[in-house]
Amino acid sequence: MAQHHQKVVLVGDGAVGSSYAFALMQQGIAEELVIVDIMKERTEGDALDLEDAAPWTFNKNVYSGSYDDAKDADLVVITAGAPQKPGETRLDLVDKNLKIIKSIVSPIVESGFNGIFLVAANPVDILTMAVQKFSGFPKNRVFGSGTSLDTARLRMALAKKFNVSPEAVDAYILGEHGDSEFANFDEALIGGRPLKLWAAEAGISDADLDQILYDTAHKAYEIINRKGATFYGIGTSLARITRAIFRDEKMVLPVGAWMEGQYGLNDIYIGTPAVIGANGVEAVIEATLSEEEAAKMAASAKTLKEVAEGGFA
Ligand code: 6V0
Repeated sequence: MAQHHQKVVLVGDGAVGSSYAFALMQQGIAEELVIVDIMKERTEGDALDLEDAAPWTFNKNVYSGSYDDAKDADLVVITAGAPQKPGETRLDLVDKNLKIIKSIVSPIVESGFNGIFLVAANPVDILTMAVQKFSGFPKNRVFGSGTSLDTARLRMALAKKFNVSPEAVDAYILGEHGDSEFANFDEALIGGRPLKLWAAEAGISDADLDQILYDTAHKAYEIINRKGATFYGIGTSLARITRAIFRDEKMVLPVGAWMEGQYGLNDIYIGTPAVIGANGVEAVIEATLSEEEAAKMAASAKTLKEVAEGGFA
């Protein structure tokens, strides 16, 4: 992918999309940002508002556009869709959001777009699969935010518990971005030392770690119950992934990647560490899992397969 022209088309200018746009601007990641939404006026307003940040953040170009602007874009980020209402799971959103995805992907492909699709709309693992099917793009160039936000939440919770920086925590949430996700505590490291050793020394039990996982997996509900939506975390996760693509970082990040035998899984997008660079998902890293964790991965994949088969297969 060209390093000289880094153009993002953002589809969906709601809470998540506008937070992503703001994070991109703040971090000076994209050269050109086009915002598309059925609420056209909102995109115009947001572009004008974001433009005011440009002089201070070395950004050049942000504007309200249309799907045709994808023709020479490097990345299309999809955050359009109905969000979770209080009491709704992510999987409850599947029917509504599949229709929306189809109406977005077709005109983008027709524009001649030949870059990478990054999907955040929920249920993200299912909708990522839908984007790949509707577009026919290679699987490495269609991927989802997967468990990136969940992993950020886990790392933050562990950092607080063990009084270290979250950047020192090498732990992942794997599986569905949703209620069946789980953590790889058995292999997790803090500063190169097993997390389980840290836990034993600090008197932190497996039950305490399970509570951290539970709180991580349910944090979205805690936020939605209080303020109606979650957006800064996912917006920043998407910006982090975008940076890894545009700078060809080969960074290992948790994303929703296509399975080709990893974890014994096939034909599904699921949360896993992967190498992210200019070609999108350049390698899937199959995390080493204990027997118990492998069973959780299989169960999480089964949940997704059932929805995928019932939804649009
Ligand atoms: P929102 O604030 O309602 O924004 C959604 C936007 O999509 C609105 O501006 C709509 O106008 C727009 N939209 C709807 N239909 C279309 C269409 N056909 N074409 C173009 N635009 C359309 O929702 P919010 O921003 O809070 O959430 C967006 C999506 O992100 C939802 O599916 C959430 O569930 C999902 N999230 C995903 C997360 C993740 O970790 N992957 C985290 C949080 C939210």
